Amino acid sequence: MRVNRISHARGRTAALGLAVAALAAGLTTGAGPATAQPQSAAAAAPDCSAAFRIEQKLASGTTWRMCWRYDSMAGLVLDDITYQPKGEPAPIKVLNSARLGQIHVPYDDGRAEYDDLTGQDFAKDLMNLAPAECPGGTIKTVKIPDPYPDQNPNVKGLCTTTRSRGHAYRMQGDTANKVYQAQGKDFLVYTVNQVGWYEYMTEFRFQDDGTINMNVGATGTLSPFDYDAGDGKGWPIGKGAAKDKATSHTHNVFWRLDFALDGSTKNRVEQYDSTLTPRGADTPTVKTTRTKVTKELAGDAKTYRWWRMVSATGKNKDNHARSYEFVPGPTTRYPGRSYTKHDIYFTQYDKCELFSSNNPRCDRDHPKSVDKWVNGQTLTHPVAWVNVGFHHIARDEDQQPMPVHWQGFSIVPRDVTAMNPLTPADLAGQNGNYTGGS
Ligand SMILES: [Cu+2]
Repeated sequence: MRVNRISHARGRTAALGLAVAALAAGLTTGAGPATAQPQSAAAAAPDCSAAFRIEQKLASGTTWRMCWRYDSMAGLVLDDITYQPKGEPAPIKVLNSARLGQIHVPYDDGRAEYDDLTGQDFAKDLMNLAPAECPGGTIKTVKIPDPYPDQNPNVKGLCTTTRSRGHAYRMQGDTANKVYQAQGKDFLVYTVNQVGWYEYMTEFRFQDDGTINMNVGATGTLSPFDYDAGDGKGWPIGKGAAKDKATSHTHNVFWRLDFALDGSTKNRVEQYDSTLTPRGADTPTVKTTRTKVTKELAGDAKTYRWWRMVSATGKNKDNHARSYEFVPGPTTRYPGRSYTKHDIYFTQYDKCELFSSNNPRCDRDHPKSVDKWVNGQTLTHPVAWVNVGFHHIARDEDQQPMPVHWQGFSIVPRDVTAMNPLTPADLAGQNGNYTGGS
């Protein structure tokens, strides 16, 4: 008997009462660490007790360290994330906190719209993981802060493991049979949360080259209550042309990233745009310009545009400011709500601004969504909100079970180290124009 699904299915009136209770309880477990002071050269161990500490050294010599906790609405939160590739004497802090900011799900027929994190008990419905779904890793027990009355609050729900990702690099050496190559390794941290009939995988993937990927995978099963779509608003997945039209909908996933590069939250945001100058019959030229983003911004992605978060204090051994670049994944922007109209938001840190829509943790007068928080404040402690949308038009293959569909993005180191952090010793001298112009 699928008790969980039946008693906790979205749309039932009981869920609303529970959400309100969660709201009240959530107030005590809410905000992340609000450290504003730069930490001196990043302490070696993250600031949490052993049970909440995660440390993984990958075969290439890169170590990732962080603390985990479990929020009563956001679910998995990773705090105090540091990256230490081989050759770096101390961990380099990247983020104060990384977590989901919302999963907003509007249906194409306009009859339903959900905020899964703050309105649909996303965090409560953490799933126990079978050993086989955390291959080679460790499953930690998570205590749900605010469980249902009938729920065992201890869930074996957090997997940490490693996985190969194929080539990290390849380069032909001087002789025919000399090849410099390395196979990359990732460190993964993930949970599965059930919302209604869906199951969402929340995955953080830390590569040995300093890249962090954040992805949500939607799987589980299509809601059996949504097989009555009107023309143009669904897709038939039963036998015949018009039978069992599953209603199309969008999953707008937001992540909230509180950076603290080199231990300081006083990071700077920069936007880069490249423009093409046609030159008639000649080869076109491309010029790239930097715009300093000094005030809160609702940013729109487009060709030839990208953003990065720049360290206030840290430089690499080439004397270049450390930064992390935002690299978006495929996204379909949902134009139906003010807070989903932009791809990235940079807001000044506010401890009560935790969910990009239907944000419950501010006082009554505080606006409830991220677009409203972009109101001209100077960015001295920028928080990044990344919005990745997936328009889900069901297909026959979605049952049964529904194959995992991933959506997400990466943050990629830009000048965090002076060279490729995985450089083999033979090539360690090849920094800049190493041929000396000869
Ligand atoms: Cu879907």
